[in-house]
Amino acid sequence: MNNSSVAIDAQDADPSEASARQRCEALQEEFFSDRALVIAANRAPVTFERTEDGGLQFQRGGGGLVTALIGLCRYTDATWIACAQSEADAAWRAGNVEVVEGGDVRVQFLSPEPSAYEGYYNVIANPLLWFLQHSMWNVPLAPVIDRTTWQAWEEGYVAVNRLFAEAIAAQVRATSRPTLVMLQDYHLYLAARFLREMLQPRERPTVLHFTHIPWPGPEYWRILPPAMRQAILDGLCAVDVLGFQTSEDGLNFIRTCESHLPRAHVKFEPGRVWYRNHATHVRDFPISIDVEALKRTAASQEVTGYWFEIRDLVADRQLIVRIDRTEPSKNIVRGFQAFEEMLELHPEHRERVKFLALLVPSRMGVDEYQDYLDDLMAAAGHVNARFGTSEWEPARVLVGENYPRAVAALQLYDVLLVNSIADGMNLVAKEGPVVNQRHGVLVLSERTGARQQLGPGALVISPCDVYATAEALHQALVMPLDERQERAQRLRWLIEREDITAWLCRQLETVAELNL
Ligand code: GDG
Repeated sequence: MNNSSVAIDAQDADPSEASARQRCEALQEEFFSDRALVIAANRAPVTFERTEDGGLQFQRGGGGLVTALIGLCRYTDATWIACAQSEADAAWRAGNVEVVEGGDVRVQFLSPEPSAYEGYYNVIANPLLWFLQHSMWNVPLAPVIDRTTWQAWEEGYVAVNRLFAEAIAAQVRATSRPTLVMLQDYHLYLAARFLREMLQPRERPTVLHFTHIPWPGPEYWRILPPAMRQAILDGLCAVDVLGFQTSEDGLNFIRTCESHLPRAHVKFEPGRVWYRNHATHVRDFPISIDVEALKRTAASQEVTGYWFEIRDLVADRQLIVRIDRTEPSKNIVRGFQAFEEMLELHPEHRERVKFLALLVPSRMGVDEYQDYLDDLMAAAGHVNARFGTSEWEPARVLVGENYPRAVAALQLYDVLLVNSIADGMNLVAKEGPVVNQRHGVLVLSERTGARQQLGPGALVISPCDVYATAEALHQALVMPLDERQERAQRLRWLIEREDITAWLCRQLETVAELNL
């Protein structure tokens, strides 16, 4: 941390936020004074690589989730179980890693057979579940659930979930303290049931599962054959506290149980499913960002370098920014179509605005994603061919992994476009307002989880409505300064009062309040 950022943080600090943070730290300390922790996720918080002399060294993964969860290892014995992503990960197998000052976490890698991992990850989790939960299947044609899908389910998804459960069970048995198990996301829907079956009632840990992506209503789950969807619901109903990004996702889960899980008794208020003699409490814990870490990054020299680069690229024009993985659910093609429509409908913006899309390559091995990259490049090319001049390139697409450049762009936008067709939360929508320097306006899809909190400060659009998106872009570009200031301030306040620590603490509070 450099000195200037400390000064900024101290000046900006709201005393009520500081005390919320202190309360949260006290809660974590008390909660874990007599509990151990096991986190299970597809990916570990660190990745290993071979050094020149054949040893192993690790690098910490980025993102608020890793920061928040590994922060817990300061308070208790923590183990993080994940699938190995490389030969070096697999060689590490298990051992303690010092991930934060004064805290280490035991990182344990599972190494499923390559064919099992392929089925679990590349056939079932992505695409089958990801596409289903983001309403991305073109149902008249896909998915086609054939013998290979069933094989991937049985020998991949089911098998890898069982492997996770075995590793968690072994860890729970190895400690004499009660354990909290935190399962992450759609890769691990079945693990809690296996775990329950493997352990005696007195050995059982408290299990929390958090789903990072949307949970659609029961109608959509009919895409899956009954045996698959029932196994998923049966697995999740072995969890004690089930967390979703929004209250709507939680309600959809309860409705899905009501429709598709025979013998489940559901209660919408306060959110409970009673099934096989066990209560699953359903809550929403909207995920957020590590505000302080983001501000520190924004104040770094590297970001400043990119800040000047982008400012030179944009010159005195207004700037529309979007930052996404090259992921069809982010709705990038319609974003360019809306920009084109806006230039058509409101010619006064021609030559006076630039659309900068910073895109991180994602799942390039999957045909649909490769095709999507081609489609979005064509959509951007179309705008440029139609409206570009020798002096002005309307849209610029930069594809590559570059987080500091993304943060610099967030500082400089006049309009931030987030128009996903479905998105669990969307963290870019939360990062932008915290670091932006121009009272920029957020144009936000109503189908992002972020809408639940940020709706009041944003211009909310329906993601398929290219015309309304075009009008929202125009409205954002011409909005008077005082309204922009008010909206930007409101967004910042909404985000900073509930950062990633609040996400974590609300989960721990829920477990404590329920006496689990
Ligand atoms: C899933 C859910 C949910 C941007 N450029 C780079 C880079 N970024 C950062 C962003 C942001 C993150 O990546 C993307 O997070 P999102 O939330 O926008 O999207 P998903 O990746 O789809 O995340 C989502 C989230 O899980 C958490 O629960 O919000 O709905 O889909 O922080 O600033 N990161 C790196 N290089 C870049 O160039 N490493």
